[in-house]
Amino acid sequence: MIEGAHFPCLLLLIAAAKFLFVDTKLLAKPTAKPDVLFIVVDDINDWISLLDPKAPIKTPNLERLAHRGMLFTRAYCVSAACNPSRAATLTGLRPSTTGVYGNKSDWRKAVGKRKTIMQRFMNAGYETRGAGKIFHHHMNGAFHDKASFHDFQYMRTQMYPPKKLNQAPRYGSRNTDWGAWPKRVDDSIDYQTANYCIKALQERKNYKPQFLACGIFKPHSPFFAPADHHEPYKEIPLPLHKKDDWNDLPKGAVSLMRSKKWFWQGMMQVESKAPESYKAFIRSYAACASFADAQIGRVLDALDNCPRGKDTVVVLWSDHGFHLGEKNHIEKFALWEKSNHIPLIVVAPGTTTPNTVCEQPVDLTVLYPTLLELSGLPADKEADGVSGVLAAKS
Ligand SMILES: [Ca+2]
Repeated sequence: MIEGAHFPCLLLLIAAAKFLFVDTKLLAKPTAKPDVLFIVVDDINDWISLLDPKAPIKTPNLERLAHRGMLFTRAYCVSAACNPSRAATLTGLRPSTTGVYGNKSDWRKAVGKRKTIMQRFMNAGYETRGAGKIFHHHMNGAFHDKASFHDFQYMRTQMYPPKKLNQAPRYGSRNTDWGAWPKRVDDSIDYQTANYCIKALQERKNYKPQFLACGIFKPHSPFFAPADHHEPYKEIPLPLHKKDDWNDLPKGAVSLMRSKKWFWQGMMQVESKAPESYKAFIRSYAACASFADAQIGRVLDALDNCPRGKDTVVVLWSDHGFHLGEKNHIEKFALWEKSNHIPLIVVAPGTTTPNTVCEQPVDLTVLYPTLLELSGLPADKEADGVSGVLAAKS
């Protein structure tokens, strides 16, 4: 467990992950040039039924996907922030190699001509398409990488209700809002992203292998999801919250984390003026996670109807986790378990065995080299992670 400010523990875990991604179930011969469906979810944590059957947030479609291949129950992000996590995973290089530690770093400038995972597939003759949030980018497309895609649909503009829904007009930006929104599901960013991916699968061309990247934005803030996704969570329990949870932190960790406490403090202010707000926030996060799961389900339905669906490698991961008040913290940006533990599923027809679970710790740097090998592409000696398939053979 990663608790407190135990940096060495996390570093040990990351180092260990390089060597522990060994599983005899990955020994089979990789399929030649399969299609790839690469799904990344933004900020979904481990309070989901995929990783804990007793967890209140239900993710039936993630479970449906996991049943087809291998679920990694102890997968961790490389960094608990969008930009460094995505840059590391998609380039195969850790922040310690690239210097990309924050959300404002221009990762492309930092890595120069380093080829992303999509570019590797592009060079191997794949059609690379994508939609939504793949690289960290704002609505203006900052840090998106045009060189990685033949075709890409940007996230649609975020829509907002006329006034903040959470009764906290003087607290925070429009993005620190939550509630049932929008009324029309097709006004949701992820509904449009899923539409693009469904169309890409329906239009599947047989003469060229396809790498399709599907970037689901929820449950990232603002915590808006259509009303029907809030319904199942009316009585959702609150996460574990201990008021004295920082008492055992070293002074340096308290100092580091104090600057990250703004969301929690703001939430307590909101709660003092509008009781039940915290519960509404938790309910909204759950609704957003369910909405993300539902959109992934729509894409999986399209995959099922795609001629090459059964021969497609499917990967699903989250860029990091999310605190919902545990450790007196809301958001990510921490080295605690909740910020780093993520869902990770790999379905590799002919290689993974359906309905299997890997309990060994892994981190996301394994994805770059593993995907290359699973698809029969040349290995990359510069990558910081190692291929799970290669490790299994050695
Ligand atoms: Ca994120």
